[in-house]
Amino acid sequence: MEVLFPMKSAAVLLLMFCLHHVHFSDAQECRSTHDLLTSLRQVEKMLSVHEASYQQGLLSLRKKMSALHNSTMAIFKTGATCSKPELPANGRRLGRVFGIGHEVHFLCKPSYELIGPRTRVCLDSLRWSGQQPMCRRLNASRDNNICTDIDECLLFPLAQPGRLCVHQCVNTPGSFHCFCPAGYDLSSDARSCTDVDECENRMHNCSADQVCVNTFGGFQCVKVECPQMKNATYIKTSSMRCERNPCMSGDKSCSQAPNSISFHFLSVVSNMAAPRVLFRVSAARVLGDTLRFGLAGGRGRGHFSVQRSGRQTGTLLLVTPIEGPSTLEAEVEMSELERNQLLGRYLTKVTLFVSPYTF
Ligand SMILES: [Ca+2]
Repeated sequence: MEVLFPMKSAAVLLLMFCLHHVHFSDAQECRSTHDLLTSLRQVEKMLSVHEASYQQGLLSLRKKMSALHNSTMAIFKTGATCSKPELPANGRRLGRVFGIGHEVHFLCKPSYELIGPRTRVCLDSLRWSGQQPMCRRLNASRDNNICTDIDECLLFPLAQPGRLCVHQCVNTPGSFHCFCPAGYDLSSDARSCTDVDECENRMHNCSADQVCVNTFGGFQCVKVECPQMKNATYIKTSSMRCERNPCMSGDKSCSQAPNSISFHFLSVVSNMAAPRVLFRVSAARVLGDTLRFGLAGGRGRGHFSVQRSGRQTGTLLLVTPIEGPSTLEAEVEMSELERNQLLGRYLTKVTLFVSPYTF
């Protein structure tokens, strides 16, 4: 608001200057009351002009301050965390990550009972859900010299929200430990499991003519082979693509065979929510007047659907969740036509490796 004072004082100075001018004019030239009133009106006019400009400046400054406030809040919200929740007296807190959506759990020492929520969640507003719990002494007559272990795994079972571990929880005296299945590492939060990328870390045993595909909880060695067809022959043009050799002139069955076959391998977790876009097929250039997309075949057809998502793009959708472990295939066909005459067919074979776990 300090910026506004110079404007205000400028207006006051202007008024003083005008009055000063009026006083001298009156003394020296004996102007009539009419002249004095005219001068005062001019001063008034000038003042109102300055007032309008002052209001305009104030409005613009408010807008700038509001924009600055919003951008500052946006910076704060990125990667923002809730403040460290208080530790209840005679109790303890489980959970070390205080980011939005994360949970902390509270336990009391033996012979104390928890009053308040057992679990609190860090909300988008960067406040913890619920009230701060406290531990109340149960019964003073109980024997206080014996420590009783609390089975945290039993208190927060795997199948329920607020579970302590993503996979397996093992109770230990005074604490607990999370375990992950083979092919996963325990994450830094000591609760979740992170897939080990065997392909990236060279922990696979795929041969030279195979391609290593990392999957959740493991890996797959795949070998791309071009199809053997009666009327058309194919040549491998890259590790994941086969192209048809030119057909003899007039050989209709050859020219109707796919011009190219591309292979793609995707890794997903079990029971992934559907519908979900899995893959997009696009034509780089179009020669004909029509492009058609469709599901040509593959195992597990009931799980997939092909939809058009643009003039030159088709989308492979997962329409129902798949329970792992499982391997499914879908073939997306793109055909190019000119006046209903087939110009070419392009096949994309998508293989889906579904992990046995939901992570
Ligand atoms: Ca893996």
